Amino acid sequence: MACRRGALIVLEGVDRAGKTTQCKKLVQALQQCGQRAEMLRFPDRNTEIGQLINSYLEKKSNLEDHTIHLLFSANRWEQVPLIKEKLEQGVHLIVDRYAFSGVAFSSAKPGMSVDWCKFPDVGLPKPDLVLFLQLSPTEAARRGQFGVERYENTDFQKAVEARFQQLMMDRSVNWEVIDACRSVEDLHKEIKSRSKATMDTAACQPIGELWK
Ligand code: NYM
Repeated sequence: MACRRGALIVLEGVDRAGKTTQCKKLVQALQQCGQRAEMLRFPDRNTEIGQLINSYLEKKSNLEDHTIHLLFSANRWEQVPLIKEKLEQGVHLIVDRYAFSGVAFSSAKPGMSVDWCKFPDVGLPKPDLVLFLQLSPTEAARRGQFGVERYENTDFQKAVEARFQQLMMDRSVNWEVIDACRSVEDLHKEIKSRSKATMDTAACQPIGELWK
């Protein structure tokens, strides 16, 4: 592979940590520096699978827990050819949620183990960096009420946060925890600087396989 592939950078974190805002700002900043960068987000609600997921999240349909988990995973796999193509073309991909949200949310449900939940995502393109935007429950609460989508309640979010902490103990993934309790601009500066360091090192490495 030519020594200039793009980096796969994922932002994860509890709800209201600012992932979407920060993904957009990072893509914009990279583009302004003349870099090729694009944003992806999961779930991608535009595909047929994404529409099934959307209807589940909006509580318009009910799906069995394993079934919806597999749909979230399939929604990532259907983007893999595009992800690989873009990275190989030298485009940096900034991703709003990935398999880690998949495992953290599903395994927070009764009877769903972390190991079982990881399996369908084993072998996905491995992120070069996963930035976990950490926000205390108190600060999260200050940022407004939950919406009406499925999973948007404090007890469930606490269980999700605990699963994220468990996933972060796996050193095969390049996690960096960032304190999200500060201004949008300060957070952006730190995310930009950590991402740039990763872009330099990722450029000459092959794309890895997640959890393999
Ligand atoms: N979610 C997201 C999952 O349960 N599994 C997944 O694999 C992913 C990617 O979907 N509450 C949950 C987390 C969120 C919800 O995400 C929708 P967003 O970023 O609000 O569109």
